[in-house]
Amino acid sequence: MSALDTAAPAAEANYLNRDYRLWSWLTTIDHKRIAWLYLVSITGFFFAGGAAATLMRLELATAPGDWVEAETYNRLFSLHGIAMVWFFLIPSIPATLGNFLIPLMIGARDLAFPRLNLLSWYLYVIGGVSTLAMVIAGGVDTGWTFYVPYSTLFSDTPVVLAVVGVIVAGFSSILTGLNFIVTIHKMRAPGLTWFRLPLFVWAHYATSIIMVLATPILAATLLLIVLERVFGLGIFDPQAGGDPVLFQHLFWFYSHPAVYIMILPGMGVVSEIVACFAKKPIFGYRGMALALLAIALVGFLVWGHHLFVAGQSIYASVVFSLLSFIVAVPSGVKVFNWTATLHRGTVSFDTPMLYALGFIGLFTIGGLTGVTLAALAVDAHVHDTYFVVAHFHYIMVGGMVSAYFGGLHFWWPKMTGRMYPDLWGRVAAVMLFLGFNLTFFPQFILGFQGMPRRYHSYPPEFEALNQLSTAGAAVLALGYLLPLFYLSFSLVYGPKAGANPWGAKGLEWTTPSPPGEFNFDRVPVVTEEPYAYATPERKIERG
Ligand code: HEM
Ligand SMILES: [Cu+2]
Repeated sequence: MSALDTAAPAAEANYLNRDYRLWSWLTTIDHKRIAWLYLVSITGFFFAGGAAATLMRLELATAPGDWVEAETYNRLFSLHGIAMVWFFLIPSIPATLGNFLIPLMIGARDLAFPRLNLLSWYLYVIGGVSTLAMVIAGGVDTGWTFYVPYSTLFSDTPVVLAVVGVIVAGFSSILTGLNFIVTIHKMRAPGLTWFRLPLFVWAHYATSIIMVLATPILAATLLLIVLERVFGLGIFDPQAGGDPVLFQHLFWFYSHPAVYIMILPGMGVVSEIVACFAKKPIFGYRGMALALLAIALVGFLVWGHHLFVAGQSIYASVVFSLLSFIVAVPSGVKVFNWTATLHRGTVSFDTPMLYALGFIGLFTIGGLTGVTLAALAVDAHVHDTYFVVAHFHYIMVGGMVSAYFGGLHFWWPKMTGRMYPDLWGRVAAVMLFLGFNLTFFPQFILGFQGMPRRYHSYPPEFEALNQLSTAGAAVLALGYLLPLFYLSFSLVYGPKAGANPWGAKGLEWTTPSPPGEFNFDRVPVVTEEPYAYATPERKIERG
């Protein structure tokens, strides 16, 4: 790669080599080091959730429920969903890349509240470890949604302790959101106006609004489970005067906006990557920024699309259906504008770009099947089938996890000062793309044919497609292990990276790789518009 600094500069003090002791890491208030604390812990949860997924796919390789008991299977999908959603996906990009990059991108020395940032990490770890311990040792089998009555009347497992862990981790999310909002409002470098902010920062701003406004509802809802279980208050149990559908309303009032916590940061990452590897300004920048806000705000109004068959009034369902179609519009704007940015760009296909292109394609499939599900007549048929499982994996894994890996590969040289082997990077990206489609595309068909989710056995006519899916999961698992190896390897043996190996725009690339402890020697002054890439195609005569 031509942009590499081969002449190693004298080892300068940076945020990594400042102090190597474990204690200095556990008490750090440097946002860049806290990002690493998150990165390591999140990776742990990702592989815990992945192990459960692997076991589920092995059971589903054959039609009879012969390998694990039905009850064990329930625990496996609970473990998988709880680890992946609450402790991997929600913190993933914001807590790692967001933490590391927001101050660097806006020319600040740290987040507004560095100690609060460290507290957020401790809350996250305490919540995560205790919940996972309860799920594994106590056998919680409610699924990640903790629906009543599975979590109240019909469970004799330590549900209370498990949900308390999720509540604690929720506070981590609230504090991170607050920290980001205050930082973005108050700490931008001179000249860095709102409409000069990178879309990555806009995406985190929109995400933070959801984190701050929606997460308390989740905490309250889960607390109600605790009250019902411990004190026998009749909140959800009809025999005690409660209403089980109330739980679903409250849960999804948080959790639908939360699915945007699980995708908006990915959209931010992809915008940075697409602009950099097409070497063009983002098409329709302002529209892109406003679309992020629109998704975050309209996302609060669509939760009822999870209750179409739960006994909700048909009139309410019609309104929720319409609003769900509307929320797809700003998402469509984003896909269109990324594509328009690529058009006539000088596109190069380095590892991060492969992930970004994968994101755009897979997110589009996930999004369009979401619109399909928002149609009442379709949803009545495919609700709780594998169609839904495929839909949300296209968004969460094909979308957010691709973006997370793309972002990690894009900013890895900045975070570590090292390059990874690009060939291995591309091999892993392609394996993940192929493995992902092989795993999850057949599930759309299975769902359409009527295979319900959350069962450990199924009729033999579904076997062939399930075997394709299990084979894909094997490719996927290898694809996820690969980066673990070459990225760790690059930490020690990777060639040194220069300040800006991709020729990217943005303040973070003006700092050394890895950056010094205080980010900038002097406060930068911004005079450029965002994504001020030269646009070479304009110089070419059009024939
Ligand atoms: C990496 C390969 C993966 C495989 C093979 C896989 C497989 C599965 C399977 C078999 C189920 C259970 C379906 C059912 O019985 O209804 C499931 C559910 C689920 N998965 Fe994945 N998954 C993977 C990755 C992920 C990731 C990365 C996430 C999130 C970041 C995720 C989120 C979920 C959620 C939220 C559920 C629903 C859990 C529930 O029904 O309670 N999955 N997955
Ligand atoms: Cu939803």
